[in-house]
Amino acid sequence: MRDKVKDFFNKELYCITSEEHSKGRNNIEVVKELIDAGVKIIQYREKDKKALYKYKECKEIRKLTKEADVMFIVNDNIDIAISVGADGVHIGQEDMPIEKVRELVGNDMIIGLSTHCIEEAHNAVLRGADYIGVGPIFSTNTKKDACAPVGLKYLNSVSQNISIPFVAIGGIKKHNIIEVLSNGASCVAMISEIVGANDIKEQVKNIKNIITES
Ligand code: TZP
Ligand code: MG
Repeated sequence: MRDKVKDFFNKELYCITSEEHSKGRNNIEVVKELIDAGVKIIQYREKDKKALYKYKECKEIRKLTKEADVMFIVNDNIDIAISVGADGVHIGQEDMPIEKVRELVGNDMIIGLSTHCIEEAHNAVLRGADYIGVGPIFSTNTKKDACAPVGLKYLNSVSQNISIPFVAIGGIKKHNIIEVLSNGASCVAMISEIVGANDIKEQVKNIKNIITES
């Protein structure tokens, strides 16, 4: 999968789990709906669960995503990503240094790194990230410790200056996704707009159509 990041991130929707925003559905139910809806990239992100429950969920999600040829990325937990055989791990600026993460995960696993300014973005490229997260583009209540929004102009400058795949994230909704796409994003990540939708399948279908037609 590591060699396929560029292909997967081309005009694609990157879906991230969050049970607290999932309207009473559990992560497994949500993931099944996402896969049925044709989502190709899923990140498991749960901030408040104990490792045992995260591990169990990731193990199940790995099975489901493998069968469907969906890219599976685990947020934060390098240990869980390795033990369930995820395709990748997503880390932040204050996690372990990316070089050390690479030593742990080996050469086949994807490493994604969140970035919030052009220095971090260039640095991520130099240090071997396979893709970067760019955001938050807009303000969001989903991430409690989110930085100030980076905005569309910044997104545009990333698209012109960064050579590796990137995913735009933060406050992206159906009503503003066109602006995100027209400012250089090819891959768009969403949490609340997808997992919090009444009809996840319908929502994914509509959003994927907007991305494909952009
Ligand atoms: N990283 C930057 S913003 C964000 C994360 C995980 C939250 C995105 O959630 P939403 O609901 O799509 O704004
Ligand atoms: Mg993190």
